[in-house]
Amino acid sequence: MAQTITIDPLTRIEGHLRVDVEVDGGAVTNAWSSGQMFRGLENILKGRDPRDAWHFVQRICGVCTTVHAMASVRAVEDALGLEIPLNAQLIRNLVQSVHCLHDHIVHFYALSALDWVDVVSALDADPVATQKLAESLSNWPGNSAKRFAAVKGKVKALVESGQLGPFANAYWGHAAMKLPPEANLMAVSHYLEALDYQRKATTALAVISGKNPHVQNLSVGGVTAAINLDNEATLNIERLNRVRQLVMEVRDFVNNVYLVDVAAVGALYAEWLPYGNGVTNYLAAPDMPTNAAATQFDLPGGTIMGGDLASVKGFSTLSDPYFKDNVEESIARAWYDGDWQKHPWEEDTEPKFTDFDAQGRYTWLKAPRFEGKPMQVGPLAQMLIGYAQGHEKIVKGVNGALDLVSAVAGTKVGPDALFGTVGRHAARAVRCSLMADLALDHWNMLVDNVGKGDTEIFNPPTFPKGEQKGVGVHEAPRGILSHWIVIQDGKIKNYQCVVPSTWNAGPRDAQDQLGPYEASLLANPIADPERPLEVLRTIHSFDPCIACAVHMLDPEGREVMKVKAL
Ligand code: NFE
Ligand code: MG
Repeated sequence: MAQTITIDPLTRIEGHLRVDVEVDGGAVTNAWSSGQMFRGLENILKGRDPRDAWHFVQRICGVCTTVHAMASVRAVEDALGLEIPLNAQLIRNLVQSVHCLHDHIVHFYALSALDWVDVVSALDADPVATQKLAESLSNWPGNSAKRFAAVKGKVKALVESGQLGPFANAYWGHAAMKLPPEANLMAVSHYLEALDYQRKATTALAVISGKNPHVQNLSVGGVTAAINLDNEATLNIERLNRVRQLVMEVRDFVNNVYLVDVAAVGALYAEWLPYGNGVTNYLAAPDMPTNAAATQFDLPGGTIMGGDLASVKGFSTLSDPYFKDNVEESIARAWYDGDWQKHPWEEDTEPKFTDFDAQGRYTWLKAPRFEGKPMQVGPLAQMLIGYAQGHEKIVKGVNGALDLVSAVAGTKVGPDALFGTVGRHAARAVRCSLMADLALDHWNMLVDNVGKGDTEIFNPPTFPKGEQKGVGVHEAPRGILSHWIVIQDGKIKNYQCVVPSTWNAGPRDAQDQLGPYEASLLANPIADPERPLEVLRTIHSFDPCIACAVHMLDPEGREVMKVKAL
């Protein structure tokens, strides 16, 4: 008999997400994704100076702060037709890449590894056998029997203390946990090391941008990081070298630990490869521009429709009409006043809460659509679009990861294995490795350009009378982010953010088309309805962020079962 499971709150994410699934015969038959926080920042911006917007919108989130700053200054620059200097592009790209290194590492280890890794089982592992396993996968110096024995001792002491800290309340011993004890111990050891490496990435970000979270070095027209390689008070060679050193250390960890762990988990959970595809229309932004005019990029953008790699279409600029003209949001199933589907420049944000109604309105998230269709966004979308376009570094990275998975699984795995829950993790790890390389490439481009005597960082904006419209596009860690601004006589008349997690976690629309989280849950197995680990696996693979509460609500569900999932 069908039953409904409500997971509220679904944790190890950013923000407040509720997921309801109908389960029948041990598999998910229907799903609803509900954002439980209202974001009011778009309304707060009205009437303000467009040059200030980026400070406000960074506060949308405590995780992806930089990305909103970036999208915001780009939206104003697009509205004004303002080009920024090459150094400013490259410094922004450095900010983007080191922020992403931090974000992807934290996501895999802190926010999702415990869906696959059973920490309690690590207590049964033999440290010497664990070293053998780890050495067969990579030559990371942290993979010694001595370290694994120490980690095992640490976990044992933690368990005996009864104070489990971050390891409390997960689904230990769940029937869907399949890794052998040695793989679990190796992963727990890397989980602890990841804490150090995410700190190195975020230190690099703070050195470039002045502060994290909430970077301080952007400006409409460029950056405020004055360049003088010999001056102690500016972005100088000592600071740049520190950033380079940190990125190289993080890159080692990503290539020898993160990528390898994801491939091993993917291979050892090969039975999961068919699950979690959901919406197979993909959308990504071009980013990491390599010239001042932002017409050439190191990260590819575009679309793939219906899972057909041959359908790939690119975006050639940050405000390509193929993107700009085809985005709308529907509020038919969301807690807003009206039932329209509109282009972001025409939208408003009028909250109207009416309780959770699976047949009616059930979320604070709008439903973004591209050419009327739901789209999946994120690292998987970008890696597939790059792969389909023959992007050299992405093809190499994807093929390398698939070879690793094939070697551990003992069977050849092709690119179609990427389309799902496990594939989203693999694509994120490949992208993380690419971002480490690109951070160093763009570091070199910056130092070369400054070496030629160019220290320009800023082109001042001027605001004409009348109305201007702009879009600021950025590829954030969770996917394509766009900010849409309407400026009237130098003041903000309208401002809308269409964020990655809105694309992925958004609800149905007036045509009843499911959003990507919802669609990806269909047919997922559920071994134990009271411990719906499999739902967490698929939802976490998107790296959810349901941010920016102005106020929070506590709706009454009509659920059969309510589970607090950690
Ligand atoms: Ni708040 Fe974000 C990212 C943006 S939302 S984490 O990445 O934009 O998906
Ligand atoms: Mg919005």
